[in-house]
Amino acid sequence: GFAVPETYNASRVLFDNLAKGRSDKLALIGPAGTRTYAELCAEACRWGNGFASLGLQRGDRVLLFLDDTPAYTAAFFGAVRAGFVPLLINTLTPPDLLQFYLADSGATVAVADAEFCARFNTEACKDTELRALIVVNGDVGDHAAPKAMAAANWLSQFPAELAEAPTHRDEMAFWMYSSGSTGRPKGIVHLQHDMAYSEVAFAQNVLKLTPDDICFSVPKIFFAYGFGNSVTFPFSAGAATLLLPGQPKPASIFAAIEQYKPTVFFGLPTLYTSLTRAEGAQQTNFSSLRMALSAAEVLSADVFNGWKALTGLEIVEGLGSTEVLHIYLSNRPEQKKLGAAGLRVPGYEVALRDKEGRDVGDHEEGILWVRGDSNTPLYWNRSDKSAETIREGGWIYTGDRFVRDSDGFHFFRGRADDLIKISGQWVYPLEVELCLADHPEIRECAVFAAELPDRRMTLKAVVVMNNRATDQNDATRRLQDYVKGKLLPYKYPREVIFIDELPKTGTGKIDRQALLRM
Ligand code: 3SK
Repeated sequence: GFAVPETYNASRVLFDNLAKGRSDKLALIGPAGTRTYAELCAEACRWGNGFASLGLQRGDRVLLFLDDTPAYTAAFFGAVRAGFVPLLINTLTPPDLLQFYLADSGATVAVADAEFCARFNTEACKDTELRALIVVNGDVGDHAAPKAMAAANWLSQFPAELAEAPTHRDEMAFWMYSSGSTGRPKGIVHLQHDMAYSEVAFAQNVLKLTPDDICFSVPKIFFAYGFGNSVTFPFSAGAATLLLPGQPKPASIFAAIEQYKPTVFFGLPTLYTSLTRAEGAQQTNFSSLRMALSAAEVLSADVFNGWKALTGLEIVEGLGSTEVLHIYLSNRPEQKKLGAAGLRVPGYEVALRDKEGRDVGDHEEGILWVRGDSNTPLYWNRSDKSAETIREGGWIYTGDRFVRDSDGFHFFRGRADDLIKISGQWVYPLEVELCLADHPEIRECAVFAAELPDRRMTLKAVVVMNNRATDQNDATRRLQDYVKGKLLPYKYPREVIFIDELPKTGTGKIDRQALLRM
């Protein structure tokens, strides 16, 4: 059930395993080291005591700038257990943005992998309250923090026991920042009970993990999707997590699958595409996997079929958001439709509404709203943005357009505000993109609106062909005719740009901001 006691600390997601007799069971495996549940809890307690020794008070922020290694989970749960609030930060963050995160959050302590020390330079640290940088997985390198210490020595002086802070279930537990493709990122605040809620809702209904499972999420822990996959869900079930640090390359992913034999695999469409086509894919033994999941972007039939041909597994697609913490629409292993984000996940209410806020019927397009008890209550310091997204009654306005069929499956139709007028006619770029993606010659593509020098709008496609086109004019015409034939005659890309690979963001999504610069 969803009931969480009034006094509740989110570190119980990890620590409850001790009372359940799992002390000697492996919680973490992978090239960065293994930890039993007892070892990880002891390490987390040292972290919590260490943070307290730096003078942190309940609710104070600790910025985590970490790759996926055991130190991440230990520092995270140590901070939460002691009543401090970790921020999960993308390790691709450059110093100017890091300065914004430090200043916006008021974080006084940061934890970073040795390889990221230099990111804490003068630009990052100026006009912030940062007092100490703790460095894991190596020695302290160049930095501009007031003081820094290597965790290896520093932690050993602190006790390996720590009573949990008596936090309220609705007290702040941790934050993530929105990726901020437009405007500055927003601090998304999550509460002590949110992890438990998303676990009961999504993991118990869709993943159905047991202590024998080993989860492997290529999306990293600093991403809300990866956080649930690698931390909340496996620890709630007493399962193990495989952590793979470093830039995820197909060869290291294949090697990790063969060596550590994960049972549940989490990816994104772009990752599945590159794995399916990578050297070594056919030689890899995927037989340990019982399930493969995808989120964040629409999964095409090509990607689904390619992965199924390679591994025998049908990818289970879902959709979530950092604001909701994890997935609220999902297919099920036993109930799925290709191209659908899926069915409502129990525990979340989802509604499709028109612009006036009225519910629309099946097969009609509406904007998706979602409500559940893991929804963020606010964006930090941004009452303007909070009011736009977090509406009356706790509903979140997603700004995504969907259609629901009579079986309850939801199909993404684009953003609420991306309708554009081209040659005097209204077009949704996503409709054209989904159509073009089905063309047999296309590997991946993106379609977007761009402004012409005379301020008129045009529709551009950036495409990656399976085989490089020898005559691009001819290929352009073929692709345009294909789309015109499938959609209405004015719904086609006026310009087609051929490239070898689409630009991607740090989390593997198509980088649409970069496309606009093409
Ligand atoms: O993008 C998604 O679908 C997603 C899924 C789970 C958690 C967070 C996000 C953004």
